[in-house]
Amino acid sequence: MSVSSHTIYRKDYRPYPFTIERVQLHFALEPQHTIVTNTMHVIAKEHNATMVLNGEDIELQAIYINGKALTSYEYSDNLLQFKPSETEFDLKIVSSCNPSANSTLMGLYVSGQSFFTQCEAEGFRRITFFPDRPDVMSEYIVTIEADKKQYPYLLSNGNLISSQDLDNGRHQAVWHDPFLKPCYLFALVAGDFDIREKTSHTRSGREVLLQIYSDKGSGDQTLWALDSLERSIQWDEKRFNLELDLDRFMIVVTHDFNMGAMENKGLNIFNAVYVLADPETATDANYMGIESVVGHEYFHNWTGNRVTCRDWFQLSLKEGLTVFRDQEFSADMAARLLPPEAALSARTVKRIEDVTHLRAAQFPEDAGPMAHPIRPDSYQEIGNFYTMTVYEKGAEVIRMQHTLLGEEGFQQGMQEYFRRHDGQAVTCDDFVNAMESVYKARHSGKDFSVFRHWYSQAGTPTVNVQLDYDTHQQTASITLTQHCDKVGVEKLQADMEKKPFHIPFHIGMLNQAGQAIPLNIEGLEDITPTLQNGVLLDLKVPSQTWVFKGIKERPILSLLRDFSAPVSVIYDYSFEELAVLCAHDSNPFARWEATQELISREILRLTQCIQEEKSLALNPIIHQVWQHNLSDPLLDAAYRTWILALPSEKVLLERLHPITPLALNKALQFVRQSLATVHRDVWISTYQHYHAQEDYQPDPISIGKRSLKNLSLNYLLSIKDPEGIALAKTQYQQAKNMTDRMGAISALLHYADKADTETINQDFYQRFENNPLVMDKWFALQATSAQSVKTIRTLMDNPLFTLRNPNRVRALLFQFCMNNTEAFHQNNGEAYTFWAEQVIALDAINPEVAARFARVMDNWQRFAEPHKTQMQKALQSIAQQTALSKNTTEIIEKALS
Ligand code: 0A1
Ligand code: ZN
Repeated sequence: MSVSSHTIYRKDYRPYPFTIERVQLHFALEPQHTIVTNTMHVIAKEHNATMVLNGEDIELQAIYINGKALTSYEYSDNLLQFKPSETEFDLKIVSSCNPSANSTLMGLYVSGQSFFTQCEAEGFRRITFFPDRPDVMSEYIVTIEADKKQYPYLLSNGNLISSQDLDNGRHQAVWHDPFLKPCYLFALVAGDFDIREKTSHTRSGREVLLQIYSDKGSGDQTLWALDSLERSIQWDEKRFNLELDLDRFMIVVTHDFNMGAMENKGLNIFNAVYVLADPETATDANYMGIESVVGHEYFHNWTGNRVTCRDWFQLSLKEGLTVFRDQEFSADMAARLLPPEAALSARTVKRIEDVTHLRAAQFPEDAGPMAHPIRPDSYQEIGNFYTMTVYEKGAEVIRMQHTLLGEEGFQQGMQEYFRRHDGQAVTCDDFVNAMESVYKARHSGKDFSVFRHWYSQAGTPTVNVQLDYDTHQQTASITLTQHCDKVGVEKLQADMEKKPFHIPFHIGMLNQAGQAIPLNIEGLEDITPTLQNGVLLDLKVPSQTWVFKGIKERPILSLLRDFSAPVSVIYDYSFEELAVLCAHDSNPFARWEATQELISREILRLTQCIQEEKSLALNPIIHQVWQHNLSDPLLDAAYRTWILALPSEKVLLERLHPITPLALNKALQFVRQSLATVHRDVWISTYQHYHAQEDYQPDPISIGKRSLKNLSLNYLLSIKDPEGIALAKTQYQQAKNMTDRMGAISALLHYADKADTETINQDFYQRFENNPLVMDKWFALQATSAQSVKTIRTLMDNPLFTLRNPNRVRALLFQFCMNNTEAFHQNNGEAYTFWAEQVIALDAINPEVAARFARVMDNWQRFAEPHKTQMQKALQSIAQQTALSKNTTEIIEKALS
């Protein structure tokens, strides 16, 4: 590997020795040669300090201090350094760049016919020379000058101050952002767009202009996003007491984007997939994704922009908190207008989705070579730390604080956080301090000192549960014992000893008939009552026992209700106990969890049987549970879908030691087919009951019906049931919305014979050839149903495929390598070689995306042979490359260490 690894440590943080009060930027936009003139008003905070500015992939033209050319500076290794002789001065730097050649999609780049910027985390240095770090906050005045015909819209952050025509068909616009901001929140857009807009009023009565800019011809697909934005604004006012501080809030759509979206102050830039939707082209999941990402970026306006991060080690300060806020927003939107029972069920479905996502993607990260605390202590490339841990586990850590404080206490903590830090760049500790101040006041001085370990230690703790029931005394003693192995870089620190975590552990008890047992907590320490006859045990030490009195029979334990902490639970359930929970637990999350645990144990047992070439048979208890839940009239469709679905393959893989992907895949297929065969008629009637030809509405009830119908179809097609296949074909042909169309084609492509699918597959392609977002779906369908690498290579030759578009790369390459176990893990190892080839090719174009793709092999050491050795070879072939990016180098180095 070419780049020598350079690690940055959190402990090395030093404040920047200068204040940059004001930044005046002038852009003369040309796709191949853009000139940027940057005039900064600088004040020295320290005597005699050296001014260090970052700059990458840009050409330095000239530097002036107070109008005089500066000649004594050093410029090497992307750093521009000099010692100013004055303590307050204007620093002007002229530089140029080539946006059309910028395939990294960081800094200023061209996508389609338009200009876009992406500055988080360290993209501003690709635009101009600047201290590219989040604790340098300035006021920005931006002048954009470009050809008027090609770029009629010129946008930047804040308010439009003026616009005017210039000579030679050019024009310019001047923008002013009155709020101090770090440079990672800077944005510029220039191009021609459709606009959808709306004026709205904030709670205090201020009028705000909400706008969505999207490519020409797509303006009729932005209604849902604009409505989602308005709902986000209203929700943040109501639930968090936070009001929009701008007169104008813009969202701009681009098709070339490394991530989901970006919260630039007043000018959010979005990946098209999180804005554009209409019933014919977007699925229910797309609609929900749009609502949540629009919410997420909007909520950043307070949690991220008004209060930002001191340094990038604090990324979870804004991301964990904002993910928690978007999760709550989505849950509140799903539960809105529903009666209490249905609302609880809708909120639970959202929780199940989030927890499944965490277990499928964050748990493996926390057990692999990239494991890091939600506040990392070191990194080589910050772009690699926009992780599931920082985002999703970060959100769980915020959620635990919410659980410990309650809604009212948590909101009090939020107000205190803003009171202390509005307008500042702060740390995760500052946030916890604000929350802790409320906790102490409410819990007689108890503090968050143990809780803070969630920020400093990586790994998923396990909680071992032991129940001792005393028939005589009628007591149930519950002992919780926590443990967490050292993971990732922790392993290299010999003197590091893991400290206990503060784990809020929500439990309930059921009797053998499935009724809730009321829990008497008199005299018990570290315990709080919760809903549904449950209690919250506050585990802060390695092991603790709680003794419950008046328990008349041996209880069945309902554990970690609502996933009250990001841990794994170990408890020796009998199948019969799990079956009672599956049918009766009054906590709907725990009831779902029991179904998953029950069937997971069975799938893992069958995986073992496959390894040992033993015959397979499904435990009849599973059939009883599925039969009960298929017909329980009290369950709504969305929840029922989750309770009847099989566990995620990724979650199951985590439980195998070593990982045998093909055997697991076979076991899953066997279980799916058994459940399909035995309950075949009920699946058919369920399908018929929920299949409706109503007008499309993306509300939770309709979404639930479509998901249960499509689940039924999947079961039926897994056994190639002729009636099922006919239903799927008809559903495809008559589909009036993309959820129905995708549900049908996906089941057909994954399970039916080619003869049954070819026409439909072609029809889909021809119908949507001109819609890039739908073609991403088509590529993803091919990727996950392909039988071999050869098919993927052929698809790469399709004129619509390009390595330059991240969405297309994610659709074909990521999907194949991450979601097609059967073909990717074929015993010949061919797909691993293919993966390595593509990582290398992609790295030369877009290091951020390449490094993400490189993480496919993170957990290679845990695989069984022959996979393990083949994966290692593939990794080594990448490591041998001479011109690898810093991003990919870090991932490969860590994987091989
Ligand atoms: N802050 C954004 C995520 C984001 C990060 C990096 C990006 O470019 C490489 C783009 C977006 C969010 O949390 O939504
Ligand atoms: Zn975010």
